[in-house]
Amino acid sequence: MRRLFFALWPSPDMRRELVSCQNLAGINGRLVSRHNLHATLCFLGEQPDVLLEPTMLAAGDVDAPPFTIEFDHFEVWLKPKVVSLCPTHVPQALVELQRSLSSALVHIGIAAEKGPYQPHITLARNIVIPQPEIGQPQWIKWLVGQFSLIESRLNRQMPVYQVLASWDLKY
Ligand code: 2AM
Repeated sequence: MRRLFFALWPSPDMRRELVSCQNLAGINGRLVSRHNLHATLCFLGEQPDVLLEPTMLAAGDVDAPPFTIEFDHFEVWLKPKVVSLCPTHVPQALVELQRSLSSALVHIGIAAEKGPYQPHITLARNIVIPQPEIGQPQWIKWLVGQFSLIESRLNRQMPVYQVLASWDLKY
């Protein structure tokens, strides 16, 4: 079995910006490591190895254009105890990418997640509530040109995310 998810995977430059955002926010919680920062598209959960190839074929069939997304504010989510960086405006191209990927997965028997899609980058987990006042981030403008399939593995009880494959978004 493999624990899988699709994500927008930041470049090294984008990661640097995200880390400075994490540090400036003054978050009281466990910061997500630089390497693991990402924006989830679809969470697949634990899947048998035989589904890996169909999953990759399904992703390869997704036809979606590149887009720009601006992450412009922090949100504190009390129930999962996380601080996330979120966009105010969700680009239509992202909504469509996420929908086509989810329906391609349903076709191969991987159920879509319940609830609306809320793009975000989790910056910290296990946060202390109430959080100290969190300032506003510098806007992070991300030109998204591809999406990736990620495997989550445990290393000394900590998740480490590894990119298995990436697909280009094309006009
Ligand atoms: P996140 O997107 O809020 O950070 C791997 O576990 C990634 O998939 C994490 O980034 C996680 O949360 C996201 N994810 C989405 N739904 C999940 C679920 N039901 N269980 C665990 N992780 C989930």
